Amino acid sequence: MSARVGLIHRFLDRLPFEADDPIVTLQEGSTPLVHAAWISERVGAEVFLKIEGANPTGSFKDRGMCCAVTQAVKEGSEAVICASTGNTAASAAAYAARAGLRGAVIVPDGKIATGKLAQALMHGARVIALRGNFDQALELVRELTDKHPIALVNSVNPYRIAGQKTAAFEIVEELGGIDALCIPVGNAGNITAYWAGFVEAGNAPRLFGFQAAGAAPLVSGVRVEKPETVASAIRIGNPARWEEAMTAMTQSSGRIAAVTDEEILDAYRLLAAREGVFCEPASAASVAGLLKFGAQGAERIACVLTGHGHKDPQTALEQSGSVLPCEPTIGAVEEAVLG
Ligand code: AN7
Repeated sequence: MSARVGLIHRFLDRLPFEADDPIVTLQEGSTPLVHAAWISERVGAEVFLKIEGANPTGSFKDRGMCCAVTQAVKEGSEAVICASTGNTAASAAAYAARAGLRGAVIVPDGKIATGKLAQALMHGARVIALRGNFDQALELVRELTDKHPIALVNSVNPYRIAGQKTAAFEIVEELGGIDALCIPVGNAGNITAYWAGFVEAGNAPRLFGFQAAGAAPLVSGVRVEKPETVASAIRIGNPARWEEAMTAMTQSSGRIAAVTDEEILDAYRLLAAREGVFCEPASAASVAGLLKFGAQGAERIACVLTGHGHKDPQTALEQSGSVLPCEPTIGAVEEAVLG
């Protein structure tokens, strides 16, 4: 037997489940918390990266999804649905497949990263490309699930929040507490979950949430009708957990701020090149924000890297160097390698 257990078993005493529930797990959670030497030096604080891309489907969504899908099975649902910028879709599709449920995902047409689309399709979900954006997709799935007995597994589902707060438990267990958390914000489910988790674990770090400048309703205070950013995962103009995110900000003496696409892509490249950590663009918003605004007095900081770089190979190829073509001779290889 493997000693490795899924998130619900690990935190059974702090989650709304019993050991004999029909738990749906891919052994999510327990992700690496890696010290970032280069970033620490740059900002003059001890900085750690919470590598959520190490979850089974490559994003933090798995923490919430194992709980949401377990609950759906418990309630006798036969199908699950979500609106998604990509990662929720991939995660919902995987957990639905594992549980033997039908899965449907509604994504903004042409606006989700290739890896996420491939995942959702491979897991056998019905993938619906909406001629509209995420906010419209979420509105429509909410309406649909009001009318039909299908479990909604977006982060408006409280089981998603319950599962995702475990990332805060892990950070507190490992470091004994932090002074600040940097986190990308889209629909604002994850920041809501982290705050709940920290409060429950008796730690109260300042929460620094970062939105992409072209999709920053929590910064401007008004909905963004046409959100735009290279960080497609957080291309969201009307966060469902708006109020909760603002409460978390206020209670933690935190701050929500915007980072430009250029700042996001700078952080994305330097995480890969300097720290050896490949995350997706949205995830790099956390580090972009830290580099832009500084440690703000915090001595120990965790940055949440929400999704794996493999999710979005297209942006990676656009942002990196080109390959060197080479003839199959030792001379040509010498020139290519050493020249
Ligand atoms: C990599 O998949 O909303 O603030 O539909 O994929 O909890 O929304 C994804 C969000 C950050 C923002 N980083 O988290 C979806 C979706 C990555 C993400 C966020 C998302 P929330």
